[in-house]
Amino acid sequence: MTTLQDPPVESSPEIGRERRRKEDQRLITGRTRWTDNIVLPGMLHLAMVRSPFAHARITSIDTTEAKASRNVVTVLTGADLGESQGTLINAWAITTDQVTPAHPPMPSDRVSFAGEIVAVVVARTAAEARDAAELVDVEYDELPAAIDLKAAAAADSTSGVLAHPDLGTNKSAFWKFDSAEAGTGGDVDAAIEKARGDGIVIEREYRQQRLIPAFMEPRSTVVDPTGEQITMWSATQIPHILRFALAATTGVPESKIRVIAPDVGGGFGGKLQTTPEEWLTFCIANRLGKPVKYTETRSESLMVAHHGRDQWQKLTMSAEKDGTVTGLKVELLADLGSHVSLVGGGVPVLGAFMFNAIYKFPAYQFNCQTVLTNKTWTDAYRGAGRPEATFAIERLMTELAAELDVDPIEIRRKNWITHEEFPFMSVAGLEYDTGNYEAATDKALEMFGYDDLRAEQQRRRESGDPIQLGIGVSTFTEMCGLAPSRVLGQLNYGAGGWEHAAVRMLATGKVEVVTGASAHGQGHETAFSQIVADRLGVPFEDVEVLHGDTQTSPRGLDTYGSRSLVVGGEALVRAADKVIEKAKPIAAHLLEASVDDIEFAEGRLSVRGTDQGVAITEVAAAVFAAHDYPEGIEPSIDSEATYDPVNFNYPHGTHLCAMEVDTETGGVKIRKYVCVDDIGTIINPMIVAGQVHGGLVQGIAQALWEEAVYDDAGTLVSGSFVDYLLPTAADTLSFDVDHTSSPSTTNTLGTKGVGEAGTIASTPAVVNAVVDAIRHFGVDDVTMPCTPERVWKAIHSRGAGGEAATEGAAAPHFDAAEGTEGAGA
Ligand code: MCN
Repeated sequence: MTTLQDPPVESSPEIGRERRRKEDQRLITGRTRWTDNIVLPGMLHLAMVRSPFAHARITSIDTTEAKASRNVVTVLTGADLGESQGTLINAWAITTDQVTPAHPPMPSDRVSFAGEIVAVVVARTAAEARDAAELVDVEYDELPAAIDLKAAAAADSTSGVLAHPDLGTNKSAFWKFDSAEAGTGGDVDAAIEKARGDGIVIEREYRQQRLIPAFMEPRSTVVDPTGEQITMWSATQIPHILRFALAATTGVPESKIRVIAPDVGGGFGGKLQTTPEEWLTFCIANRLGKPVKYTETRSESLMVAHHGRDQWQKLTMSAEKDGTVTGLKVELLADLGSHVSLVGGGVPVLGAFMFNAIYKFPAYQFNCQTVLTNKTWTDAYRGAGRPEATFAIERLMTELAAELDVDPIEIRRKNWITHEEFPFMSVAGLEYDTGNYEAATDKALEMFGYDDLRAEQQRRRESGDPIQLGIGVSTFTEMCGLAPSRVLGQLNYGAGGWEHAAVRMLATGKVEVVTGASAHGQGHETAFSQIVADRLGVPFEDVEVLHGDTQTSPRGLDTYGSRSLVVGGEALVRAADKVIEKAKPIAAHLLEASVDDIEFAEGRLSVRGTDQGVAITEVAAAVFAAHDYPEGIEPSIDSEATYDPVNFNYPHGTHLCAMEVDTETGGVKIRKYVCVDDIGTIINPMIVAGQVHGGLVQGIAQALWEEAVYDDAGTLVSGSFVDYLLPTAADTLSFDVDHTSSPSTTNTLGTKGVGEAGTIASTPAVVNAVVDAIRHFGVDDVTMPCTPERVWKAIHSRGAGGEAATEGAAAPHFDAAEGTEGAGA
């Protein structure tokens, strides 16, 4: 991959300015339109009847009583809708032989996870629909359910439980990367073999527990089939992809479908999905010819909106005795849940390129088996594959340091890419453009007071203090800015990774900006206004950013993978630059000068070497009037750009966590958290701070609190906020956040993405800190989330030098490597 060589712009009044978010006035005061606020004349409401069983045959559905209920219009089952409901798509078959179960929005014969829809009640109010849903009588013949990931991976048609018996397997796809085969590095098995003789081999197994994105606004959809087009409002991250998928699977042409994502209350990847609820609302509205709304309850949201993570990771790392890593082998089992959702199968593949992280490993191999189970399907959750990879490698580097009895920072210094070595071709085949791990780490260590905290840790250990101190390190990088379309093509992804933008100069001097990136909390209206105001030299207040409506922004690929700034922002820069170029001949004409003499700065087009000039807004007014403009030129300076990135984008940072662990109760308390992230040029420091804070809390929550738990029958037992421990502000602390900057060469502004950085980096920093606090009790792992019970058990079941007995260490063995045919107990 090549990189753009445009130098980063100098700092300017708008880039880097702490602008308050334009959108917050309406978001905070509630003077906006969430999907559930939309009320249309004659609108009907849906309630879903959902399976209580994880796996069962539907033997009968009696809708008589529900249909007779007050204000119920109809009750529909999968058999009633048949193929008219369309089908849900998987946009990323990671291998050509991927096993992909059929995915009707509402099956008619068999359910394959608890919460799957079996009937839909249509009523005049939402309350009446919900009440009538209780009256639908469904008879099931319960089937054995595949719930445990390792057991599901080991099952086949002769033994074990299959999530979809007709498929004869639970294995969906096996995906492998090998540096020796790819020509990017050496043979990992040889490196491990050698290290067993004269070096050191670290082998670990880690659990990435299942998480629930738990966005603030539950999902909601309104479909209005009346009029020229069918209009769908949806609380989604992906209005453009949604329109494409609806058109592709229902036969309604794209031009007849308008999808609007109004203000959306968070997504965190959880709204990067095409859902059964959207498909059914679309189908039923069209069938009845009336506007229809469906809004899920919080309980439904936790149960059926897609989940994230859920992997077993087996890792083997080889190193020389001086700590130089010689190879890394990764074997993953990834739980897809009941179906291969929109991009669910690809999530672990996104992680495949990141296990080597910031390090110069000479040999690397990644093996991943995706597995079907009878649970809610998994897909992207903030970081999508990269937090899992970062966790594994940052835990492993810490374990290597512990084995060699060296400081975890030193082991990283020994193995990381130094700043002189950029651009650097990683062993996973990515060209990292810029970075300076030394600078970020040095700054973080200073802010943290590393040496003082290590000294305190030593004192507490020596005095046998019941409160022990642990220090956790995480030096992360990630690949964001998804993504170069050609690379996506090589990975068999079903779409491209470009982004589109338009910049329109209005006659009044205002600027209308259209972006295909669809914000759901990231503050794009503000940051993108800053970029355009800066580029065109117009006031920030005069820029209006439009997004999230396929009518006003027909081209777009939406928001995920921290792509909006580095891909969508770059498209904006290019569109704005085209506006300037188009304005030049018109300005030359107005100024009676040669176009070669026109130069642009701070919103004015001037004749070089004179004080003659015209504002770009005046040129816009002139072309609007169109009374006087040059021959052969169209009377418009409006411009569009579609930008396809030539490379991913590689933010990085150093995160340090000081953790107090109460050895008598197992309780943990973060005392200090420092992070220094390098995200290149920062557009809006206040937005960036918000993104980092939010990201950190989500990553810390994985380490300490959150876990979606199923019982053996496949019922989600953590299906409410009483059981699923989502942190509040009171559970966190004030973070010490700072930045270093090595501007990216992958985009004109030198920016790097930030939306997922905090989440990716923080989880291993926190778990490393917990383990560090109690390592002297013989503990080398605590399974996430590190609850007081798990921490206490880890301390008390081991004792110094005792037998391994933490939950993580006691987990059964598995092998996802090619040729071993999945798990062995
Ligand atoms: N930004 C900046 N300077 C930089 C980098 C980013 O000022 N150097 C600004 C951007 O202009 C943008 C924001 O920070 O306003 C995030 O930018 P970016 O990193 O491009 O990420 P995206 O806008 O593509 O957002 C996606 C990312 C992801 S993948 C998840 S998940 C996530 C996240 O953003 N979900 C969120 N942040 C979230 N924030 C909120 N409030 N809600 C979610 O659901």
